Amino acid sequence: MTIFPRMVEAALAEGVVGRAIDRGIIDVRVHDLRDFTTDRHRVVDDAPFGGGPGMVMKPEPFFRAVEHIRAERGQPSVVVLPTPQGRVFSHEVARQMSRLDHVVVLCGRYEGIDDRVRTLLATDEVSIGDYVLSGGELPALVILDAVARLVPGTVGDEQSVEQDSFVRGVLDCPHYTRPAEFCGEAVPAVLLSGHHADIRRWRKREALARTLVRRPDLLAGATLDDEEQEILSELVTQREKEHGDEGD
Ligand code: JEW
Repeated sequence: MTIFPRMVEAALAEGVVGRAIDRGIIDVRVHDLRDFTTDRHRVVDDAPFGGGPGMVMKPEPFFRAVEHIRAERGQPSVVVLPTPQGRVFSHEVARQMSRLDHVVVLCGRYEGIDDRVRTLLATDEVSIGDYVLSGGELPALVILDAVARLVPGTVGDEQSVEQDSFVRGVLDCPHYTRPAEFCGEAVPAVLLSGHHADIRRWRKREALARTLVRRPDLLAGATLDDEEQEILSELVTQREKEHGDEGD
């Protein structure tokens, strides 16, 4: 639920999520909070008690909208409130949500929402990261996108979802397509060689090398096959030689 339904609807029409909705794999309803006001001017905000700058979203439209959803579609599994104060969203949180039947997301604007929406209506407070956005719509779309991909049938190839970097704990390897040379940069020769075992090993090495440099924290929880273990040991040894006494 949002005061900007067109913003959310526009994003839902595109890409894999749009196709999943068209195919009936997931069902997404967008509710305009102004439809749940009772005054002539459809007001959704008011001045904060105690004074101070900006406006706060009134609680009643959220409560009336959730009541409408309960009556039409039954009790939701969770009521998510995007907020910078929530637990940080991750692939693991997305995986848990993808198993739920019915997820409601409450999108705030202005300086925030009357806190009784949080205490009485929300079951789950979620942050998509440590930066301040101007409302909950982009977080709602980020959550929806990440969760929808994990619903079987949304992404055509289930295996590709299992191969995604945050499932395996290893960043993706570089990808190339035609032309074989572009702006003086050649595609690595191994990818043109047709030697499938060499290509597989090169991709593993590139992925592990990137992970080691950029996100070594991921490797602690990664599941590596024997070949990957071996490549990683080589890379670590190589880096120790290059960096000498610069620490771990
Ligand atoms: C986010 C919802 C609703 C989530 C992440 N809150 C707040 C707030 C805002 C502006 C000034 C002060 C406080 C904007 N705002 C939101 C921000 C979610 C709302 C209003 C949000 N970052 N930002 N991860």
